[in-house]
Amino acid sequence: MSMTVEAAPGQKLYLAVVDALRREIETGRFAETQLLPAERELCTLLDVSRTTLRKAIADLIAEGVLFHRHGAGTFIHRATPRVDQPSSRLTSFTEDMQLRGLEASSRELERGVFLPTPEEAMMLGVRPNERVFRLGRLRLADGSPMAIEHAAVPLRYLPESDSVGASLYEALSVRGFKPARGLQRLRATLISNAEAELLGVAPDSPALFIQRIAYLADGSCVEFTKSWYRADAYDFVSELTLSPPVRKARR
Ligand code: 16G
Repeated sequence: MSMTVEAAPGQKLYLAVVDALRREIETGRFAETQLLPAERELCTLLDVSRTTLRKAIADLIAEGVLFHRHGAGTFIHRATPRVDQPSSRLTSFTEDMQLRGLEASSRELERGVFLPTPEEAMMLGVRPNERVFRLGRLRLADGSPMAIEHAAVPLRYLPESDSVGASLYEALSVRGFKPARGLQRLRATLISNAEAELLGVAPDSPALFIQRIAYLADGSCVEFTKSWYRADAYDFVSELTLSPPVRKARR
């Protein structure tokens, strides 16, 4: 087992060590134990001095790739899966994760039947006295927190609030109310303290704030959801096609 370290012209040797270690970590070299070999062993492997190795490790710790556990060694942070979401498809979180081979799970934050907030009433097009089912969840992918979601559904589509299991869309589709079309808008935001704690990120970390309104085929509104997705874990990908040229009207 050897790891070749070669500094590019003008590159500091320790930075070449940073690159080499990062490469090895990314290819899963230490994945089994998530632990870096002992310092002496690494120095031999890389053929560098202790000082150089320590500098490189300090850099990777600052970056969050590695961390020290006192008396136990230097460990590799289990990477948070980064997820690409094609933004043109109307899929559920459960489906999104399945497509990527990740296991979706949730921690429930709120569930119940309430009178709609003025915003919910407007977005869902329900009367102010028409109750809605509300579900707040921390959504996880392979055990890593990804997003916080607060969904509201008019009660006529989900009369029994305990009927929703792991997937909201699954529960709706069982009742024949699977969303057929959606409208979504997203913007960048910073995560507040309480939400940052749930998502396992530092307060004021960047997030994507997404609002989705989903409709049934007949045009009625079935869902209004607000979500905060971790910006470091979620990519939105849009497929862009060239629209057919607009013909000028003949005079
Ligand atoms: C997605 C939707 C959310 C929907 C949820 C249902 C976005 C931004 N949001 O997370 O509106 O309520 O899926 O997921 O994509 P579920 O069926 O797994 O509960």
